[in-house]
Amino acid sequence: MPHERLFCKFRDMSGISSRVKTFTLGAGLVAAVAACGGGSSAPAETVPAGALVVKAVPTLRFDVEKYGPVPAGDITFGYVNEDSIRHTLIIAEDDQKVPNFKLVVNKKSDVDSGPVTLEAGTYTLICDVPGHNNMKATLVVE
Ligand SMILES: [Cu+2]
Repeated sequence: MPHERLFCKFRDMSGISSRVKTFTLGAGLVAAVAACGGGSSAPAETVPAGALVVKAVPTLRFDVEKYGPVPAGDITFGYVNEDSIRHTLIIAEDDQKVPNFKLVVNKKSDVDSGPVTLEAGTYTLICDVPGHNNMKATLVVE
């Protein structure tokens, strides 16, 4: 186990205080975990931590039919393109578009993200690219 070796190495450094040792070890583990993330294909932009992830997938669909429930207020969306063509993400409530929010992913593995403030309610996620009328999903905010 690399972590055990790391720990042993720090334990042997008797010249530094335990507080410093703990901090250094913690930072090392965080770096190791960060290095482990990412997966096989790393997109240029990444989904922000804590974002609500929506994926556009082949055959003109979102990855699920219903997202949420998520808490009302500021919501950050991360939009991931797992298809090979351009898709958008807009939000509507009762056929009214939520203003100032639109995410666009142009090609495979593209990621776009952005914040929006939503009150409690049931919304529809839409891709407004012509011909993509099937790309609709429900978002529950409560
Ligand atoms: Cu689309």
